[in-house]
Amino acid sequence: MKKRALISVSDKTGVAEFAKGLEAKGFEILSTGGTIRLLKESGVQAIPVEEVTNFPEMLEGRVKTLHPMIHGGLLGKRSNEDHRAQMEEHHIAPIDLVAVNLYPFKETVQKSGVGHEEIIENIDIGGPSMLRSAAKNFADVFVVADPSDYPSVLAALETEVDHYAFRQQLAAKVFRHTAHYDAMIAAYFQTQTEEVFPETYTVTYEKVQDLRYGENPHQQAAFYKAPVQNAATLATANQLHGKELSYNNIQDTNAALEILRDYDEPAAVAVKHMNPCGIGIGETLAEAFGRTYEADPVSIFGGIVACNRPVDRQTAEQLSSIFLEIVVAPSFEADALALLTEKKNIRLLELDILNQQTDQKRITTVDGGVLTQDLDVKEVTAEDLEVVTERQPAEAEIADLLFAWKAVKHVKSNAIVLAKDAQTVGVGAGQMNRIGAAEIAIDQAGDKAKGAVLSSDAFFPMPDTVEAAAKAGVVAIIQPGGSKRDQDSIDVCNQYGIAMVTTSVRHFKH
Ligand code: 93A
Repeated sequence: MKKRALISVSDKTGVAEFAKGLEAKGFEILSTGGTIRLLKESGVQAIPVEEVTNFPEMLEGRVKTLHPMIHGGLLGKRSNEDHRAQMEEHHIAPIDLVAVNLYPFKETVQKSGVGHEEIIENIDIGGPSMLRSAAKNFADVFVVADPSDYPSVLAALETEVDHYAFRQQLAAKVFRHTAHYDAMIAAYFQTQTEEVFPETYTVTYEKVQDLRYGENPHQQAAFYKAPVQNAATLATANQLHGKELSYNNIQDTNAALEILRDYDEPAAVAVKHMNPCGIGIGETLAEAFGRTYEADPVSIFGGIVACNRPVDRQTAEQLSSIFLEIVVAPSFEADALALLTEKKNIRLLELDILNQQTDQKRITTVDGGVLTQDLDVKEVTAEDLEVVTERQPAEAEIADLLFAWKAVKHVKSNAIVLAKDAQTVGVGAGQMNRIGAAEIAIDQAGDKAKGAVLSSDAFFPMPDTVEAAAKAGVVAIIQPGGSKRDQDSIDVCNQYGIAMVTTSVRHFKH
């Protein structure tokens, strides 16, 4: 009996050559509407599926191949006598190879101005069904979902050996592919409903690239992106210059971008090991970056700088005077780019930072599962502040307090930030006790602590941090409040004439 191949593809790349190759190997070709037209034009003899099913294509093409004559031919086990007998009884001939690729669901969702109806019509039902039937029965059937596999399938058919392992590999690819396809559909439907954390959590990613290594050279790593990108994201940033990003580069750049989400005014941030070592804002980007640099001219060495305005020549001159791994910005003016690209080792990334998507979930893996939560986009304004001390903060102090509050949110807990005049002057990150973080921040600020404000990501369990701040010359403090011993800290503030405000919001970051 002649071998039979069923071909039904949306992406018609290479399909005519593939079908010719199969014909040459003695296959009979079965095919659907658009595909058969193309095959016939290319001189391939193909049989319409309607002749196999004895049923017309119907419901605007929604039902073409969903028929026992097709699925019986795909699913029947050749090694099983009962299956063979039943197939014979119903005149179902086996199908030995399936080449199917699916309606372009992702491309349709991504098209601008596309309506819900069109998206729904691009959910392929018959295609995945055939792929899944064939993949389940990989012991007997070759299943090809990816046109780039056509040559290796033809090559395998050249030889007489059984290609069980190869067919299983093709089947594995199919189940990954259909799972990914369904996950994209699930994600789209999820956007149409109110349910935020459904019973099962479906996500799917596509490989951007393998990375040279992970956090350390002995760890393998790769970068994956969400299939549909609706806004400016790190995964779609345009690299203008420099070597490939490393695993640590991607993590650090991500941290820098999350910080800049909070700033509308010209702002620059320098990040080291996912913590900001300097944040500055200003009238211009050059002024903002000047402050970022001055915040900690030591730690910025080898860091990542993110800017939320186009990099101009003046900023580029400052940037090029230090060793930086990456500069990421909405764009680079021509003369700035010319200057920065003189440096071989710097990586330059273009990304529309002011148009980042904020309503995203973040996922962290834990042993055997994942945790997911909203991004921490909670804002605190001057109206939200409650003054708890005898002294009211002055207007300039309030501006510094709000600036320091934004900054501390992005520092690993326990976190303390000292800030003055639109610039961080001391950052204490990731300590196991609050006073430890405070001592680091105060020590780093040195003389700049005098007249500075202090922010704390969580409340003070005891007054030690406030005492240390007072001794260093800090004039105002912002913290969530809510400790049983708040009054102890407030008493120390009153003793030293420090103004303290509470936010009732906590910003742990682990
Ligand atoms: O509309 S479907 O969900 N129902 C079907 O029965 C069916 N059979 C094949 N989609 C179906 N297909 C898909 O049609 C294939 O997955 C392929 O993407 C496409 C090929 O159609 P044509 O040959 O008419 O271009």
